[in-house]
Amino acid sequence: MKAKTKGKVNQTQAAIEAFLSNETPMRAQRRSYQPPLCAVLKGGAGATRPMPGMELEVLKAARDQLPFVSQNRLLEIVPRQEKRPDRPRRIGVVLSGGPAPGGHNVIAGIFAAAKRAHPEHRVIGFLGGPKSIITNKHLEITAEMVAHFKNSGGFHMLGTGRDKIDTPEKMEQCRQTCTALGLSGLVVVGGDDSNTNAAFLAENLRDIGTQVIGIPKTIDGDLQVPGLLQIPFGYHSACMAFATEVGNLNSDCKSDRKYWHFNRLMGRSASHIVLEVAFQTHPNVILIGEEIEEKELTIHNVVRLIADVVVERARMGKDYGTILIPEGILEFNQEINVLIIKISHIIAAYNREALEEESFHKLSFEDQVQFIDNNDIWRDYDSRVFLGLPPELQRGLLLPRDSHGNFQYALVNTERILLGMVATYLRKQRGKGIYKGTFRTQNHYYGYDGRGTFPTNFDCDYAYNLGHAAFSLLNAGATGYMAAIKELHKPMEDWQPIGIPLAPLMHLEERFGRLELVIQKQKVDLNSPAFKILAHEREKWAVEDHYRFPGPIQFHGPGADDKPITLMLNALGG
Ligand code: FBP
Repeated sequence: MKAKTKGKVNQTQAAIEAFLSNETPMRAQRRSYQPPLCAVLKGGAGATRPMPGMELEVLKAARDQLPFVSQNRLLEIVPRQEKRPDRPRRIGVVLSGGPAPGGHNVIAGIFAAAKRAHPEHRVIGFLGGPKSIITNKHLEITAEMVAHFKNSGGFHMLGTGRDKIDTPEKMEQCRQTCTALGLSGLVVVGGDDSNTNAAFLAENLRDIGTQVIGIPKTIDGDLQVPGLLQIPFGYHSACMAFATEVGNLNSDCKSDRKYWHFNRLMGRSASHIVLEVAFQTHPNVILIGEEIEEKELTIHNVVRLIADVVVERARMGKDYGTILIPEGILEFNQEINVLIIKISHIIAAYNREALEEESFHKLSFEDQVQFIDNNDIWRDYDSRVFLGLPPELQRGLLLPRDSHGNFQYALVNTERILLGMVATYLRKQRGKGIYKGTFRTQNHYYGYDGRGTFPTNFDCDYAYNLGHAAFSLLNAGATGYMAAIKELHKPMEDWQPIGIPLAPLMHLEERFGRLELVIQKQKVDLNSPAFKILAHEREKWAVEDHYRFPGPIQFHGPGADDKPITLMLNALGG
């Protein structure tokens, strides 16, 4: 082949390879972003001191089950006055539960803080979630790995899982792993259930010298501590990813004026995500589970509430709109929640007696219903409510619970079920001459996509600072704490890293038919400024097309450093 032709072939091949590469310009560009540190953490690992002004109460059950860590008091992290010489340490980190954008930056933060404190400190990553602490599956985190994953979404640097460390045998295996690895510290990045794991690990690893610190992570936004922790990391990015989609649907439906879009948004039981996405997009109908509970609305009332807006808009010639539905809406419906609790209890009791291959979910649907029907806690009234529900919802209520005993809202197509019920109701309204519109619909579920999105600058910075705060706590000898940052609504310079004791955050909750000590989820506060503002604005948004189009997440220019609107509104007070 002539040199010139050969050169051309090579060029073409290089072009093809560039098109097929899994490296995108966006990802490459995001790697170059260096999250800044708040003033307290800028100078290196901080010291800790008791934080005055707030007494946190600890439940008796927590004092009994966590006698050591329940004595922890609130800590604030302050700049260290003098640098202490340090011995090399090994610190483990595990990503736990559902992915949340920013997880890789927590690791980057721990790594940077550790290496800065002592170049021979080593960071060990557990692979695939908490079960890898039990089975000792790990790798050593390197500077190259950190550089590669920094500011990227997902948890795939290490992988994640939902295993619960809930038996003495599993705990013993964790002790063996930490001893074998010589871990002086372990950071658990997770939501309420993962931080529950962290509290029990802290209690049980104390005598082998492994300190444990939790990190508040969850897109759901429900890991909050009033006055101390405004939101977990990951919430903002996921909300912005969902808001991009809903904003686009606003734009589409206003253009072709043809469809009602039913959007279910992730978030498990609490409606924090719907609240934020509502502020970002101004949809026509916004369902907030906590409000439905307070007003004691049945599912049929909720259907009516949606249908009333559809009818009203149809009168104005607007046969289109967007609706936001929290995925956990069922929990806030008293009648349905009672069914969920009773069925969870019955399934747990059945599975305790059964072998793995004979578990409740191996039964046919008819046999499952029959078994439930025969149980003592199941009343005739429960059967009437259950049989009055659409078949898809009946089947949804019987789905397997997760490893922590939680009902898996993500698996129930609530938006489709509600859509069907609204359509049936509107047919009746049409028969009565009340509704004259055309009800064409599309249904959507946004959840897993938002968990894997690129983190916003806010989440990049927040998670990176949390990683540094966790290292400061470990360095200062703390265990049984959650690293947190106060004053997130203020400029980053003024962020205040703290250590929140895990024990006071715990309450008793029914899991697998038993009362268990777990970290309490925080629902949307109906007295919060953000909710009150929403309640005031939404009537206008229902009828007018007051749509807001946030567009894709911005990393540069105006909007790049935005924070969650709910965070900012709540900080304004009122
Ligand atoms: P975390 O609480 O672990 O952060 O996970 C939250 C979540 O994303 C919920 O919003 C959702 O209901 C659930 O996980 C889905 O779980 P899974 O990944 O097991 O399907």
